[in-house]
Amino acid sequence: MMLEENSKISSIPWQDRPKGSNEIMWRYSNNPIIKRNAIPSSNSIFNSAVIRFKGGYAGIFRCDNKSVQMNIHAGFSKDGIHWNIEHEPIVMEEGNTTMIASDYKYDPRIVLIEDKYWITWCNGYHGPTIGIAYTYDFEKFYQCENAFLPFNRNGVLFPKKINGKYAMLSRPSDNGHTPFGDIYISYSPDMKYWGEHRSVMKITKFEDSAWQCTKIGAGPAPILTDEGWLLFYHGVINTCNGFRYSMGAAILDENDPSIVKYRSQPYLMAPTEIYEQVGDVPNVLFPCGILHDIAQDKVALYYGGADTVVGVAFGHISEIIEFVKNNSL
Ligand code: BMA
Repeated sequence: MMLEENSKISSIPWQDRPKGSNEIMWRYSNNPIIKRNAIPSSNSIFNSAVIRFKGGYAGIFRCDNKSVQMNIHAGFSKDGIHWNIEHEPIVMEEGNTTMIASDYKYDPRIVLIEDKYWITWCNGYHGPTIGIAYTYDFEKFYQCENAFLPFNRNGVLFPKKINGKYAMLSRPSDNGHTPFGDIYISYSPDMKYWGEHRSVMKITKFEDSAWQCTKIGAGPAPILTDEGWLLFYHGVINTCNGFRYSMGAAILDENDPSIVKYRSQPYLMAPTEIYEQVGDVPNVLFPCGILHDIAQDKVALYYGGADTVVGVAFGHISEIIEFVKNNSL
């Protein structure tokens, strides 16, 4: 299926909102764009990150293999929709440390800061914590010190330094499926030593906004707008059939992102399509990647569906901001 006509002039993948739809964010008509068996070894490919690269796009994909070992693979695309994913996982070289042990890697995020593409992911080191690596070309990757002690997940870098320091959101957790979780921010002068940990956002009360009352975690890298940092995040409710993952958005202060200016009470997207409701883990819509164009007022958001496939959704940045401001907790 072709993208809509105006994607020819768009710097990111794009389809206009379907006629008659009143959704703030709408799905690509040919979702899921990456099926579970897109490479020979994969059991599932989901929660993955993308970025502009050399006139096209590069991505880091979470591919669980048929032994259900979790790992991250590089991939490339001309249009952001059709992807060639490397069949072998990324092999890390030593970055700012010789300690690059890793029992598993999953849920990657990517940002470009100055001259390097930085990857963060959930790294297995005596349980889950936040792994960091950089690359210049998506061929050689240099792994750095883990950002935090275990257990932690959803480590998401800001795309520029804040007050002269690297900044990262994360979600301290446990070694299991974690029935709790709030978002914190930490700073580093050098991508090695992290501190100045501050609380950003906590779960909601069930009666205020139930979809985000069990745990929350940052999604893709925040986007700087006139209102502040636009952060997409996942929120979880524990139902009688288990966790259900939806997505909301918040706007954080530009110079002190621990200050939440607005936060959506209703979700922006929830698992409502069959490929989000049915898969290895039902009812999961998990945002990890984003492409944006401020001048064209567009985002293309990449998310995992039911821990099995990758989907894309689109939206206008100005409409998302209005929605968050007008429906803020
Ligand atoms: C979390 C992570 C995610 C996954 C989610 C739902 O703990 O493992 O990768 O999408 O659970 O299973």
